[in-house]
Amino acid sequence: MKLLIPLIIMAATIANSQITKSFGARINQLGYGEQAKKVLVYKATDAQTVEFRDLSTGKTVLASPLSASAVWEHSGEAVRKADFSGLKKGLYAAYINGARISDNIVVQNDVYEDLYKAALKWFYFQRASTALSPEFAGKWARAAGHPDTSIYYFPESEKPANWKISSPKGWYDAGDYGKYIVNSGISVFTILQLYEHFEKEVKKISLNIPESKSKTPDILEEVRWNLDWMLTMQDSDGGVYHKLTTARFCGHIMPDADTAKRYVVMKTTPATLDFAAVMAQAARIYKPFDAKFSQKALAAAEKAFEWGSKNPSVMFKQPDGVVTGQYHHGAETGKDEYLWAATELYISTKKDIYKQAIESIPFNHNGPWWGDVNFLAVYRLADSKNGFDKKLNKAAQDTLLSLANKLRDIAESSAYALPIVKENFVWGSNSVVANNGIVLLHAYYLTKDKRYLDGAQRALDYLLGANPLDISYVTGYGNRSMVDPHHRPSEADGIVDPVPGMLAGGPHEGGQDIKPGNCETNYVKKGKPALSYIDHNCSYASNEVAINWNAPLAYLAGALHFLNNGEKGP
Ligand code: G3I
Ligand code: 9MR
Repeated sequence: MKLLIPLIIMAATIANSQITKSFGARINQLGYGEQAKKVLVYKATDAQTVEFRDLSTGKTVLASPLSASAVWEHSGEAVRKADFSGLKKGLYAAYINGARISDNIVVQNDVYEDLYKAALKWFYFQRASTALSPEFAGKWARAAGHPDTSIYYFPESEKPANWKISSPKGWYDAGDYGKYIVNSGISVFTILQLYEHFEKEVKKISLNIPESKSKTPDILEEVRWNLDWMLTMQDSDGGVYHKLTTARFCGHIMPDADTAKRYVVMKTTPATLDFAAVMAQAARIYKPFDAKFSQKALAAAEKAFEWGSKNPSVMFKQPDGVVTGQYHHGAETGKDEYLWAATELYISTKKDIYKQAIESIPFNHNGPWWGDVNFLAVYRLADSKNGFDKKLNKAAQDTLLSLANKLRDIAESSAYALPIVKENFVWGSNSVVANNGIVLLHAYYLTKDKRYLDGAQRALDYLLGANPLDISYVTGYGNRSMVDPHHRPSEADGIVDPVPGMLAGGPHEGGQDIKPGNCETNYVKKGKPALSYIDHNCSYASNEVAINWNAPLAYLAGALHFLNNGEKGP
């Protein structure tokens, strides 16, 4: 019987991949681990019960009551919910009054294994300064772009004639070919956290990258490609350049076709302190594999912190003539980066200077994003294994649980049973949902209360189909998945299928890309942010892909995979 089930699931999954018609029920289109919270959401109907049939026998194995109808404020839909957490390993479908209402439902503990690995492998596809060979990139192999060995300063007038630096490697930020330190910070931290939290298992992962035969785990080899670039962005005084881009966004061309001059633009406090934080984190993690690199990273981190302490308020200002990404917002103070950097450096050095710095900055209660990394320090300080004093540890735990409880309660009570609040619907909203899931996982690690784990599950469910648009926002995963991202290589490579494992930015009402000659369709549904999305490459505001969006997806899917398969977490 054991052998039979995988064969049926495999067959059905293959069959499923041809299913594009929606049956109406909103579920995680990839499936669920056996112990996972499982919730089906369906348009309001007068039925009372949902029946779940085992597709291997055709028999109904669970009858679940439908909740009262409720409106989900973010889409305006009246929906009802049914819990089917009781289903164990197998392949099912849902029915109401004998009519099928769902895609195939896969229940199997390793259901997220391919997904999290693809979400990690995507970073290889984002590598600058190297060709991607068919051996590692398959049909998405491409020529090298952006050697980045002759990088100028913008404006050149501010530097001596012939000033330039070599700043190769690194990951392209998103759908563009820019490389940005601020966005690298939270992205690198998040991927390395998966390693830190599930080291025994993560060490074994093969991503099939050029470095796969080395003794260093593949995930660390991939992140090292970006860390090596980040180190080249530090000036001799310890300050770190904010970004490396062309002056203007190029057309929708392949990397090797983009040969315009590239520049570094100003040293800033947020970039320098984000750099300090990840270099201090990397120094600990890479020490067993490359002691020399570890020492270099720690020295660079301390020098960057010193620059940041002496220059606490140098904020990014886009120079005239540059229009690429800014990674700056009006409320930026540099204090969140200062707290995070001090926290990572204290863990790496135990020096009192960093402890004093930590104590000088209050926690906030916002989930982490590129513009506010305070919560990354809260994660560290809430972890009693990091050696912080009880008072600080307790204050951080209270801060973590205060946000987690809010998200948990909304996931339990809202019409869609999702840990999502109105202010989450911004540019990159899907990464906000993924990071909400990570906040909930940290609360689960701390308390072992499964309600937090259930909330994290619901965050992943949303990204994989349990949403009003009935779409999996991840390329190549789900029955109706995103296919047309704002991503230059995807648009210019002449290959229909996008690289699998890329997370779309997600719905929100900004609509910044709706303009003549760009997105001609007004996809914004006023007052319904969860419906304001278009799966089209014109939409950089809702359908781009980015390293700080894929990193929390990789963490969330990876952590749930490991927890589903017996790992305990940190
Ligand atoms: O923080 C405010 C919030 O208080 C407010 O309620 C909300 C709604 O108005 O806006 C929030 O600020 C938004 C900010 O993202 C944070 O979410 C800004 O409106 C919005 O314009 C800003 O968008 C950023 C976008 O660049 C444009 O600057 C995205 O976060 C950021 O991910 C994106 O990054 C780009 C890079 O610059 C270039 N590479 C591609 C990458 C992804 O699109
Ligand atoms: O491709 C760019 C994307 O990475 C950025 O997130 C976005 C906003 O800064 O800008 C995109 O570039 C567009 C530019 O802003 C306007 N002209 C069309 C460009 C390509 O869509």
